[in-house]
Amino acid sequence: METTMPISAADQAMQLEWHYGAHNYHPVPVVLTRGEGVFVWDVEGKRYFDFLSAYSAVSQGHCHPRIINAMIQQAQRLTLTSRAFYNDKTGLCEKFLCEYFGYDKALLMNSGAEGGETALKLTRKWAYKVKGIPQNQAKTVYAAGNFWGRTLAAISSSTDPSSTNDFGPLLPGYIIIPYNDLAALEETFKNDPNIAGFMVEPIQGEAGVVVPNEGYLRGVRELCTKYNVLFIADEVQTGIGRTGMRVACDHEGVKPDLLILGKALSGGTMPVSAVLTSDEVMLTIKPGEHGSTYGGNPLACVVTMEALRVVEEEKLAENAMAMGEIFRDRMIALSQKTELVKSVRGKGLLNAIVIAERPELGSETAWEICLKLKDNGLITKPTHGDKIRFAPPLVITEEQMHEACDIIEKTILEF
Ligand code: IF1
Repeated sequence: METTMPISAADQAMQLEWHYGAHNYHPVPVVLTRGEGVFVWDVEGKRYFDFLSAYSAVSQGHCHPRIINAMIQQAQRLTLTSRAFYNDKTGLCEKFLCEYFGYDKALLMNSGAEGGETALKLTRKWAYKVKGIPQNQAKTVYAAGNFWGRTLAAISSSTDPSSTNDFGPLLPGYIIIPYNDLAALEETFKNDPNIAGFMVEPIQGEAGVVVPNEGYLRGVRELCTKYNVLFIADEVQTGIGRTGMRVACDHEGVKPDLLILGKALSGGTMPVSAVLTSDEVMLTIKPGEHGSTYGGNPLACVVTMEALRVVEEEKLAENAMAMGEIFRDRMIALSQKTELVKSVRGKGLLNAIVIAERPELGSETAWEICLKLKDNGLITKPTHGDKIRFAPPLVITEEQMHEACDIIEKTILEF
């Protein structure tokens, strides 16, 4: 009788995904089964620092007790009514969001991509109903290197072939300009009266944590005001304390016309996104013209309010600012010890290091470093080849930050 080697629980989990799941990801080979605060554990019981935080969705730390308890209480009471009826939580959450971020109205959706889609539809409605752009002539402007999701509207603004190849035809009415380039933005606005909005990330996440020049966001604000174009800030990844402020636009004291939030809005428990804007923009959409089965459901609303209270009461933005300084100082010191670390960039706890590729490894260099980081007890993933993103939960303590930096330093110096 043939005896096959028993396969490990980890291999079993990975094989199940390989056999029954789409191959739309290339995950770091670790199988997680539990999370708490800044830590996650794999199926063999090994502990890791989570330095990706599900791409900034788990900012409040894994399974934050306050958020989980709020979720359990509401889940045992009422989870979903659809918006065909009112419920006693949606209005409270909309009020909370408007007062917390300083807007007239909120529109709640689910994924970040749906948040972007909602902002784009509101911008087009406003173009025709308020700005007076001729029907079907409204254009929106995006920055090269942007990422706002995987839907067809989102990839239509992408400059990354792996996001767009073989998914055409893409959405028309899009203009792409260089990121961090105010001259190009003004040139575009000046030459085309049919521009309705400019959607931009205050820091480009997927592009590899690209931080624009100081003053860029103020310039965007001024130009959008001057040319009557809506400033749409995609803060799905940079918002909610991640960069050391309530939202990243706060670093320059600018207020976008539309604010898109997602990810950490629910503390990493379930998909919740929101678009916040003025009455002038929001009321261009009439009943029956937009929505979603789960958008603004009572469970999502209760979780969102508790997730934001946690950010506020535990001063997570302030902690992100302070811990981010420690991280970047440690990485800059490391870059002086090895040419493998070419540069360090980021704000708050959204950071990345740029890796000098080893000739024999090429773009696999950052990947190989991430595999070694995993062996040493810290998990993250490269973005766009030679950048490694480091974005731990905002609850990380100074002691944990130094322990994690010790792991990064050891791994890179031994590489
Ligand atoms: C995946 C990237 C990050 C986002 C910004 C909107 C969305 C995202 C600034 C859409 C989502 C996620 C998608 C996720 C990986 C992650 C990601 F690598 F794909 F690009 F964070 F950088 N705006 N980003 O970053 O939100 O619809 O996903 O809820 O696996 O595709 P979503």
